Amino acid sequence: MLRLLISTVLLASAYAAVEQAVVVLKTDTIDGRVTFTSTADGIKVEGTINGLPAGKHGFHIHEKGDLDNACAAAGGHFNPTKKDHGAPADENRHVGDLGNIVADDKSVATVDILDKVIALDGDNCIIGRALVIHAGEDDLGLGGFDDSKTTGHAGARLVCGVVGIA
Ligand SMILES: [Cu+2]
Ligand SMILES: [Zn+2]
Repeated sequence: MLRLLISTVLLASAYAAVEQAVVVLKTDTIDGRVTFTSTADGIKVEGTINGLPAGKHGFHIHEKGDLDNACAAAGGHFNPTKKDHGAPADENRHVGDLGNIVADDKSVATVDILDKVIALDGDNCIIGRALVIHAGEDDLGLGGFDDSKTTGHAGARLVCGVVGIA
C-alpha cells in the first residue's frame, strides 16, 4: 500500500504540467532572456533582448535544441504539422512561427506575444528546441522569394538559445 502511494506520488510529479519555460540568449554583442508562460489564453512570450540592430527580426522556434555552427544545427522551423511558413495568426503556419520582434534605435527589443499554437507539452511542445532570432525581417510567407514559404526569407541567424524548463 505504501509502495503504491509512493509510486503514485512520483508519477504525479513526473507528469506535473510545466508552467513556464525560459531561453537565455547570449553572444559577444547580444544578450537577452525570453520566458514562455502557460496561461488560460495560450502561451505568453515575454522578454527583453539587448544588442540587436534596429528594425524587425524573424523570431522562431526551430526544430532542434542544438546551437552548433552558429545556430545552423538547430535545423528548420519547428513544423510537426507539415504546413507552410506563415504569420502567427495564420491557420497555415509552422508551429514555430512567432513572427517578428522589433529592436528600437537603442538596440533593445521588448517581446510581448500571446500565442495559441506553441505549447509546453504535447505535440507542439517547444521545450528542448531552439529559439532563433534572425538578422532580417520575416516576410510571413508573403515575400515571393524562394524561401518565403519555408523560412520567411529572414536571413542569417544572429543568436539562438535552447528552451528549458524554468
Ligand atoms: Cu528562424
Ligand atoms: Zn516557419
